[in-house]
Amino acid sequence: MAKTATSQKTETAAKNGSGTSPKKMAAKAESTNGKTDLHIVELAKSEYQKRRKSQLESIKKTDKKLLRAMLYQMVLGRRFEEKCAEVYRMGKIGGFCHLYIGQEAIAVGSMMALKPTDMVITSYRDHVQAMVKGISPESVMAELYGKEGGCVKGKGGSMHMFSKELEFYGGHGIVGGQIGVGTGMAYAAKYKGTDQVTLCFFGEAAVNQGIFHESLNMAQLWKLPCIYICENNQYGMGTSQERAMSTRNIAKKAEAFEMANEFVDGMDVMAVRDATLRAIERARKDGSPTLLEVRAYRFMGHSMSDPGNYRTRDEIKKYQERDPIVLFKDSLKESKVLGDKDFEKIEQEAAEAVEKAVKFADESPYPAESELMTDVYA
Ligand SMILES: Cc1ncc(C[n+]2csc(CCOP(=O)(O)OP(=O)(O)O)c2C)c(N)n1
Ligand SMILES: [Mg+2]
Repeated sequence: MAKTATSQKTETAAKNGSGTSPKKMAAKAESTNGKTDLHIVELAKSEYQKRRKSQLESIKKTDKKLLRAMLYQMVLGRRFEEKCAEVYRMGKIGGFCHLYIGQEAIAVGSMMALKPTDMVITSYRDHVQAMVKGISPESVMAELYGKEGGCVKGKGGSMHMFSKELEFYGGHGIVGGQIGVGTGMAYAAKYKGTDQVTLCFFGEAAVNQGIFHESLNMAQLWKLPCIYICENNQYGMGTSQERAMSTRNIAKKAEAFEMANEFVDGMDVMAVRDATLRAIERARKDGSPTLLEVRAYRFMGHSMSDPGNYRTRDEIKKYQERDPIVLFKDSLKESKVLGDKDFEKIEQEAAEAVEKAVKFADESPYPAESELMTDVYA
């Protein structure tokens, strides 16, 4: 029963200190009557400071190699997307292009807690998730260019990264569409008797749609091993959550289905990892699904064509003070896991990987005309 699941979760979270504070934070945030104001950033900051001890504990318990790999993936994601913006402006990438800058801790914290056989499905904001799942930066960049070397031969572009071999099922442009498909993937795993868990990512604007409610109802009723990760970056295009949703607390919506849920600080990669590990444990045990509301902020526009005049510079700057990469580096340094030299090396490795990706994409040919009607299922 969800009440049990939720209170169990709260107990676990209280023990390791990573779940209660964000929950309180959500409650407090809600009491501001849904305002996306700078007070919430301050609140998040002070809650994070209180939680820092537990974050350092969590780092202590985690393999050092994995921690380095997590930081590398976050840095790679950031540098890769900065390069995307640059080459987009040069006209090398066409069409839609939604960047993930500011949200890296969500993909890295959650996906690096999975087994390689676990499944992932997401929205159009998919470049970083694709790379964390193992699709090479070269084939993601070539896909963005619409080139033959792309992970779907240049036929999908930015919004449709995909790899069946790596259990990465897209890249979906229809807001919320992947929630139904992800639920079906979890159903398939249960039906086939595999131990696969599905991570299903979507934005907070998708939550207002029927498919979210229908899917969660089904998943809880049938005990489907699906972890629903709502990436609450607080805006759906130019519309803030406060203008579109009657409540700020999305995690709580799972209680309508008696589903386990947690509110998580999406700027804190270890908090995301710990919450996902708890959800994975539930899913592998008896198929129980979980809803995680992971609150973050996108530092860039909705897409490359967004003039961004619906929010203030001050608001963006405030959230940038909580940059998930900086927070993680600080903790790693304080824990003496990594130091400045390691950070430099990571930056260098990421820069090289990005350069290699751009070179590959530049040199990859466009798909041949004979490919026009292949792989078409409509
Ligand atoms: C069903 C549907 N309605 C509208 C759109 C147009 N649209 C594209 S992105 C977007 C906002 C979605 O915001 P959110 O779910 O919060 O994700 P984010 O872009 O913030 O990651 C909208 C309305 C769409 N693609 N699909
Ligand atoms: Mg959003």
